[in-house]
Formats: sequence, structure tokens, C-alpha cells
Amino acid sequence: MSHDPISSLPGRDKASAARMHHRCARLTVASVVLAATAALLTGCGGDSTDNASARTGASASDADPSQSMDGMSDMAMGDPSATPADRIPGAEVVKGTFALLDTRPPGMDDVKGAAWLAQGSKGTTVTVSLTGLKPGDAYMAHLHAQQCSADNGGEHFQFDKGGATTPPNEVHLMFKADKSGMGKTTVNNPRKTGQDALAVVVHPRKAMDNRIACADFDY
Ligand SMILES: [Cu+2]
Repeated sequence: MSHDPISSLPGRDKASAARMHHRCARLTVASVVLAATAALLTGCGGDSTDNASARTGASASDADPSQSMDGMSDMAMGDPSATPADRIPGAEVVKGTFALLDTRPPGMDDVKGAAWLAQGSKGTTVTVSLTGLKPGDAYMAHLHAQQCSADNGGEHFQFDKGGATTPPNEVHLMFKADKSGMGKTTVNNPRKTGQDALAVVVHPRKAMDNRIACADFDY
């Protein structure tokens, strides 16, 4: 932030007003550019942990889902610093452990990890956490509509079946492996998946038809 909107605020409870103003002003800006209104606007009155995660990574340049295929930090595709799905207060959480798929590309034999899907007042939050990835490479995970044993997860889960194949109608997580081959990110969607998103599948970003590993959620 290059300026401080708080300094112009009158009033005796300046510190408190400052915190709210600071927080909500930024969220409002983010909301306008994102049009991901529900999660962000309700976040205005929420606790600071969630707001902190909402602030991070929001910018005009990566806000448009149509551009998100190229934006590594797009909130519609995941935010590594967001509150992970297994730590969302009051949410119902299911977990899945990744298992390697026969369709994986060479060099992916050590991929391990887990995924969590939380449903609560903010909709659905999904976190994936993996190790054994190729350092520096980009990956994509999606919620899928079938179990891993059925056609490696089958089609993508969609909120509106037959609708758009992009977020927010599907749940996509894009992330990059760090130097140690670890990748982790979290994405939120204002709608609840119910029990229809049975699995999450990880793909190399450059070869999306290629399925590396799959995790069934333990509903
Ligand atoms: Cu997929």
C-alpha cells in the first residue's frame, strides 16, 4: 500500500476503525475486480485469519478467470497462503491421500501427499499438499466427479453439469513445486460441492491429460 486511507479518518476509535477500514477497503477493491463477491464480502466481518488469506494474491492482473490459465497466483486457481481446508473453523472436512496412477509421466514415482475438502459458511475450500514433484514445475489439480478406481477419477466435478469448464463452475488448483519438489495450495469456491466431488486428480500443467496421482475423499 502506497498510501494510508486511515490517516484521513476522524473519530475517537481510530485504531479499531483503522483496522476495519484497512481490511474492508482492500477487500472491496479485490471484490470489484474479482467478481468473486460472496466469499470476499462476507469476509469483511470475519476473523483476521481468513481476511489475511483473502488479501494475499488479489490483484487486478490475475483476477479474471479467463486469464487464469497463465496466472500462477490467481485466487480462482488457488492461493498458497490461504487458510488450508483442514484448519477452517466449523467446517466439515474430508481428507484424501494421493495414490500414484499408472498414467503418470516418467520421474513421478515419488509423488506423495494429501488433499482436504472443507465445507462451511464460506462454501467449499480445497487444499492439496504434495511432495516428490519436479522442482520448479507447474501442476494443476481438479476436483473430479468419480472415484480414483473409476476411470482415474473420471470427468471434472462441475457445480452446473454441462456448464463452463473453468472456475467457478469447476474447482481448479494451480501450483508450482518449490526447490524441494513440494507443492501446496488452497482454493475457495462460494458454493458447496456436497458429496459429488469424489476425488482430486493432479496433472502436470503442461500435459493436462496426463494424470499423476488421485485422492479419494473419505466422505
Ligand atoms: Cu483433473
